[in-house]
Amino acid sequence: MYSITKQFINDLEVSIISVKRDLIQFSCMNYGATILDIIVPDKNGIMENVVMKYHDLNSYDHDEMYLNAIIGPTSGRIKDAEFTLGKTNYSLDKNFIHTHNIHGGEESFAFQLFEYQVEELDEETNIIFTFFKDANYSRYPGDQNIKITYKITDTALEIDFFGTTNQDTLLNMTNHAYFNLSGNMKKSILDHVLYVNASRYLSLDSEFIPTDLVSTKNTFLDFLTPTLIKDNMTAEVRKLPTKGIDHPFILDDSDYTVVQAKLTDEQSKRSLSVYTTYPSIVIYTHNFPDGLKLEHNMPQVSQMGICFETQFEPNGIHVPNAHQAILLKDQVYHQKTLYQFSVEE
Ligand code: FUC
Repeated sequence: MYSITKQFINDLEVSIISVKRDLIQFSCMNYGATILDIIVPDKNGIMENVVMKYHDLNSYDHDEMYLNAIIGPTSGRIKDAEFTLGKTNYSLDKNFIHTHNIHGGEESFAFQLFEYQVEELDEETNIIFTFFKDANYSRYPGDQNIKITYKITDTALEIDFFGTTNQDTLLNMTNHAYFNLSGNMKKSILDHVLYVNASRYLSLDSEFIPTDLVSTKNTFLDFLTPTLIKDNMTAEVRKLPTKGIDHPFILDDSDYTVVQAKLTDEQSKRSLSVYTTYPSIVIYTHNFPDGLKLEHNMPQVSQMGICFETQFEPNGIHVPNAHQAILLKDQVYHQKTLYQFSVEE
């Protein structure tokens, strides 16, 4: 079953699409193809939201936390907001500390109204979002035809990211959902257990720019053995410029059937397994709350959510041996990410 309602973000009319299946309630809107709710059962069958949600719809307007939105044309930071393709140099918006590009710049996909269609089948409901980025919009080259599909089954959300271009360009899309499995943000994610299939990550310079491929071994980013997040988030880690985890993890296997990250809340017994065709996941532990109220007027605290931003390595165009996220004219971009929910025994 699904329903569509119209609401406003300031003066902009948006559509809210709500899907109800046996074990999941999902809602999203066409502004930024942003997820609003993912309501799934805990060990006692209690249905609660496992993503952060703002109290007021207006808070999503050009939201600097990119709460649960689709990010593009590129995710993460690009050093000095510039890159070269062939013989052409491109300059992007310097929307991070007036120096670097972040999350696609001022006109990020996160801030666009998508067209949409809903398709309800026995086993799944598909919400198909499309957006046409013309060459004059944003400073990324080319017309880009973007399609994002949210497939909702009884226990999972699968996202398909598609794109084509009529000119060589950069494309590196992700979803920026902030998960918290305690249910309705009862506790921070510090008490969640995290596993990540990554023995390498990209180190960051003092301005959060990914620079070098290094080992996670003996660092606070080693989650090869499932670990309570708070055990790795020491006082020292909180003193880093990032104030927590905000790093690209390079996945050890490129295989869509492999669990690349797993998050578990011991109390509710909810668990989330992340699968992806992308080579990396930026894991961000909500280190910079923006002060806006969450649902039920709840104040934000740090580490209230955790993002699994599956993508090509951010800044890859400037990092040796990283994927560059170049999409050539007439090539087809297609990547998938599966967020699978379950209740642990
Ligand atoms: C993440 C981070 C950033 C940022 C943002 C909201 O992707 O890499 O540091 O604060 O999202």
